[in-house]
Amino acid sequence: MKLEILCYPDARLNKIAEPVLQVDERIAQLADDMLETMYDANGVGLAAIQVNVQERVIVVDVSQTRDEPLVLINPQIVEHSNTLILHEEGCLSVPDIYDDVERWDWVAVEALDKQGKSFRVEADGLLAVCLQHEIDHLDGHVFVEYLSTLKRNRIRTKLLKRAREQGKQ
Ligand code: GNR
Ligand code: NI
Repeated sequence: MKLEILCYPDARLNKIAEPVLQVDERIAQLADDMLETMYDANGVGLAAIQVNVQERVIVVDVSQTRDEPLVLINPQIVEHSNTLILHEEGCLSVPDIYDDVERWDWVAVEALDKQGKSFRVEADGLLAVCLQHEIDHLDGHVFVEYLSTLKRNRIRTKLLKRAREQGKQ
C-alpha cells in the first residue's frame, strides 16, 4: 500500500522515532509499504517518520536498476570517517529543493533486517549520504536545517505557499 509523505514544514517531521522492540509481520508490512512509496516517488530512501510512523525504520535503494532494496530497522552509525564531503541532497518531504550538505564520506551502520537479524553495512558515496540523511529523519532532522536561516526561511515560505495553493483546488 502506498503511503502519504509528510511535507516540510510539517511539525511531525521533527518528532523522534522510537526503537522497534519486536520485528514482526507489522514491521515487515510497514517496510514493504515504505519501499512501494519510495519507488513510486523515485526516491533513493525513505524514513518511517516521513509517512507519520514514529518508529526507527528506514528503506534505501541507491541502485541504478531500482532493484536493490535495503531495509534497516533500528539503524545506528557505529563508525565513520573523519573526512567530510559536500553532496547535493534532496528530500521527498521537501519537494523540488536541492542543496549541498556536509556529511561523513564513509559510515558503518548496524541494523536489524526484516527477519530481525542483525547486520552491518559499510558505505561511501550516495549510500553513505543517504543513510545519514535517513537516520537524521528518525531523530527529527530534515536536511534544510543545515542550510542558512535565510535559505531555510525561503524554502519554508515557498512550500507553505504551494501547499496553500494546492489546498484551494
Ligand atoms: O530521494 C532522495 N534523494 C537524495 C539525494 C541526495 C541525498 C539524500 C537523498 S534522500 C531522498 C529521499 C528522502 O527524502 N529520504 O528521506
Ligand atoms: Ni528525506
